[in-house]
Amino acid sequence: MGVIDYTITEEDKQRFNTDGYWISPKLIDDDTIARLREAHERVWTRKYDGFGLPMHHYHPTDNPLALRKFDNGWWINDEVRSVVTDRNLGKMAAELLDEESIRLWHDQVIYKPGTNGQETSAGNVGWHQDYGYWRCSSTPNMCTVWIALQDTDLSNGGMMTILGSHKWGAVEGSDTFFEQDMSKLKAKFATRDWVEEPCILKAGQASFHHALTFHGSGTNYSPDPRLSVVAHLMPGHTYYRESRQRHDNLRYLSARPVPGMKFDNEEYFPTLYSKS
Ligand SMILES: O=C(O)CCC(=O)C(=O)O
Repeated sequence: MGVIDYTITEEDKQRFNTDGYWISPKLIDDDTIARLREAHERVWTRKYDGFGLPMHHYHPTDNPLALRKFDNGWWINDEVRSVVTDRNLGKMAAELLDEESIRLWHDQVIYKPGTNGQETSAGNVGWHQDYGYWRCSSTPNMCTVWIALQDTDLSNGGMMTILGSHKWGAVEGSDTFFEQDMSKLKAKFATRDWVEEPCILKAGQASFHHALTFHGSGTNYSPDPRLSVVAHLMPGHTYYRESRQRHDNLRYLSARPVPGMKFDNEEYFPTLYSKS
């Protein structure tokens, strides 16, 4: 079974618009969760479906407690592909963002090792805005769907969002995913009301956060890794907006991308959902 068909309510939308994020009901069943957990095991030992390669493989081998991640798991794993390109995921995003259609921007497969009580910041994800990395996109009206593959809360390094921070606009220097000193980042960004909200999820639930919502995560004190699959989604009309910042997605527009080109190459940016 794929992602459940859930219709976003007015209350869900209001929550997303006010808080900058929304917690979904359980979107995938236990079999799918088990298959995605198995997918995690395979990909970290470089067992791939097909002949492609993922992007931005980040797996520091000198520290077993370091965060691991890569982008575009859908290129090399069939289970990840079926979830991150699911129409129902796109439909929920379209309803939350008030958009006609939704495409995949890229995905992420994230593994945060469990420290079993050990103090370390090696698995931290620094406070950041996703749009801090996506300034070449014509719109910040994008969202991230973070799907938990186990029950997740602050004890196992769950994500936290900053309430209402999507209303702050695109903050300079917010591409700080890989910085691990949370206090230093807080001192940099907490120039307004800084309210940290934990995203508490049961396995199979997801948090949908706006691309401008500040978020980050701390230590996974549990003995087990925290596994997730993440879909970054954009409206179907998104095009390349000139910006100083480069993003690897520009490679999938053209060898010589020019501002105004739409991210509509179906092969790399598949349509998940279209109203019409
Ligand atoms: O996995 C985390 O703790 C954060 C992930 C993240 O920043 C994202 O999915 O946008």
